[in-house]
Amino acid sequence: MIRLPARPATFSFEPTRTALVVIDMQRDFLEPGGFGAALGNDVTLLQAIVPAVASLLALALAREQGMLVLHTRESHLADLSDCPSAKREGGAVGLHIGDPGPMGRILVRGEPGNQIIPALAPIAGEWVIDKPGKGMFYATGLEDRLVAQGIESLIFAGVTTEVCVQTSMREANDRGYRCLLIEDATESYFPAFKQATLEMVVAQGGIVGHTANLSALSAAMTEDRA
Ligand code: C5J
Repeated sequence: MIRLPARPATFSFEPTRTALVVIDMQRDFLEPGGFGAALGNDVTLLQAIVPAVASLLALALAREQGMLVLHTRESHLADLSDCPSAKREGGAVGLHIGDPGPMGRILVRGEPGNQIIPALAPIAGEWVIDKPGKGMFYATGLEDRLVAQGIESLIFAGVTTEVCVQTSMREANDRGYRCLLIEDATESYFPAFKQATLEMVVAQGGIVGHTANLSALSAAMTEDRA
């Protein structure tokens, strides 16, 4: 069992029953010329966490420690049959889901912009979950797979903190998973939204889960191996 200082209280997890979840570190959200940038967002904010997420993957590379790693991608089928009109109507004029964008059709499975950035590319054995919603459980079949694997705890990283990360964490919390969000491995285009989300997660005794810094997780996992 690994224990680390976290907010609002110590977080404990058994690595073989824990998955590292990296949410939507996709080219369309992080790269200049992608969907996020085209909507007027400053993608450098999101790029800043790439080294921290890479370290987390390397830690889970304490993959030697037997931790499952899963990556999600927000993506839709090419015929958009899994994209409700209410979702497609969002975005900006000429930049709706399925429209041609700077890196292929926006948020469509298989398009260049829909891929995970090369620096964090999944390796053999890691799961890649394509999700049509904000949350990773909605219409993905993920819950059955996690149950089959005996997973009890989830460590979260990725983007954006208040949208797909928070939604996935709340879905996980409702399903009984112990959740830890790594504060410096998640980011938003809106710093105030990130901060508010972190506070919401840990409020009321950890109503959604726990948060900690990468250094605290790293120290706890390294100590465990010493
Ligand atoms: C958004 C996401 N922000 N991955 N997607 O639309 O958070």
